[in-house]
Amino acid sequence: MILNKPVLFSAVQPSGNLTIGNYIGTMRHWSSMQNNYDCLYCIADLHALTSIKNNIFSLNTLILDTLSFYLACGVDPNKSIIFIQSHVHQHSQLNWILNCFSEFSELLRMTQFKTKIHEKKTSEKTINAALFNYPILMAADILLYQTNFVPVGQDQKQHIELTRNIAQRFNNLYGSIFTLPESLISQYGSKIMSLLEPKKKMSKSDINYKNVIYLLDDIYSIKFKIKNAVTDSEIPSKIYYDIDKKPGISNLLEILSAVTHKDVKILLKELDGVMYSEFKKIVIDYVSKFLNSLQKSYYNYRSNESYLKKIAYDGAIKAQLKSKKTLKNIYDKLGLIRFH
Ligand code: AQP
Repeated sequence: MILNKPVLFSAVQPSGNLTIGNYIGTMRHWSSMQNNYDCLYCIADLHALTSIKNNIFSLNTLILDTLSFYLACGVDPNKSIIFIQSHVHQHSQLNWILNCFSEFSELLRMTQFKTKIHEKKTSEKTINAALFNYPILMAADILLYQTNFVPVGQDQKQHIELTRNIAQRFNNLYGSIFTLPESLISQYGSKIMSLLEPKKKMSKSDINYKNVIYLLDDIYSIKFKIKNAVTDSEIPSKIYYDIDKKPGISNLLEILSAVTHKDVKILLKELDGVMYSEFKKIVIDYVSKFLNSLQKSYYNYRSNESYLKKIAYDGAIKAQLKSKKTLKNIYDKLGLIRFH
C-alpha cells in the first residue's frame, strides 16, 4: 500500500526584491521538505497586486526573479509543483466563495492589515479593499489543495488560524470538504527584524533599504548594513539571546544561526567574550558567503527564461488538476451545477 505524503503549501508574493527574512522565515526549509511532503510552492502574484501600483509592468520580471530563487533554494520541479497563482484561476474562484463565508469583524482583527496601514501612514478609507481581503485569498490558496502544513514566518500565523476558522465554518455547513491546515513555524528565524529598527519586521516593501538585507545584495551593501545594524549599549557588552532586552543582537544571532545551520545555543558558546564589532564581522562574513553562493545559482536559473516559463506552465497544469477537484466538490455542495 502506498501511503500519501502530507500536503504542504507555501508561497511568497513577488511584491519586491526578496529579503533574507523571506528566506530564513520560510524558503530555507523548502528543499528538505520535499522529502517528507507533497509540496506546492506558489508565486502569489495576485497577492502582490495589493501593494504594487505604479510599477505594474515589472511584475512579470519579479515573478521570474522569484521563481529563480525558488530553484536556487533547492526546489526541484520534478519533486514539487511550482506554479504562479494567477495561472490557476481556481484560486480566484474559491476566493470569492470563501468571501461569502468570512466575517468582516474577523478580517478587522488581522494585525498584518493594521500594521500595513500604519506603515503606509494612510487611512482605512484610502487603502484598497484587496489588502483587507488578502487573508481570504490566502485561505483559498491553502484550502484548494487540501493542505496539511503551511511553513510560514510568524507574521502569517494569524492568517493560518483564520484559514482554519473559515474552513471549519464551511465544513460545519457542508460536511468534510476542507482539510484543516497547520502552520509550521521554527523556533528561531520566524521573524527576522529590521536592522535599524529591530522591533519591526524586516520587509521587502520597507522604504529604508538600510533596514533590509536583500537576497541580491552585494558584499559592500551587506557589510555596510550589518555594520550599521542597531545593537544596544549594555556595559560590559555581552552576546546573548533576549528579543526583548537585546532585539538587535538577538536578530543578528538568528540570521547567523540560519546561514551557518548552527543552533543559537551552540553559537552563544562560540561567541562567549566576543565584542559586538567582532561579532558583526563574523555575521558579515557568513552572510556574504551564503548570499554569494545563492546568487550564483540564482543567476544561472534567471538567465534561462524559457526554462523558467516551462516550469511555470507545467506547474500550472498540475496545480489546476488538483484544485479543480476541490472546486468541483464545492460547486456541487453549493448547488452551482453546470448544465450540459
Ligand atoms: N522578516 C521576516 N522574517 C521571517 N519570515 C518572514 N516572511 C516575510 N518576512 C519575514 C515570510 O516570508 C514568506 C513570504 O512572505 P510574503 O512575501 O508572502 O509576504 P510578507 O509576509 O508580507 O513579506 P514581506 O517581505 O513583509 O513583504 P511585503 O513587504 O510586500 O509585505 C511568509 O511565510 C512570511 O511569513
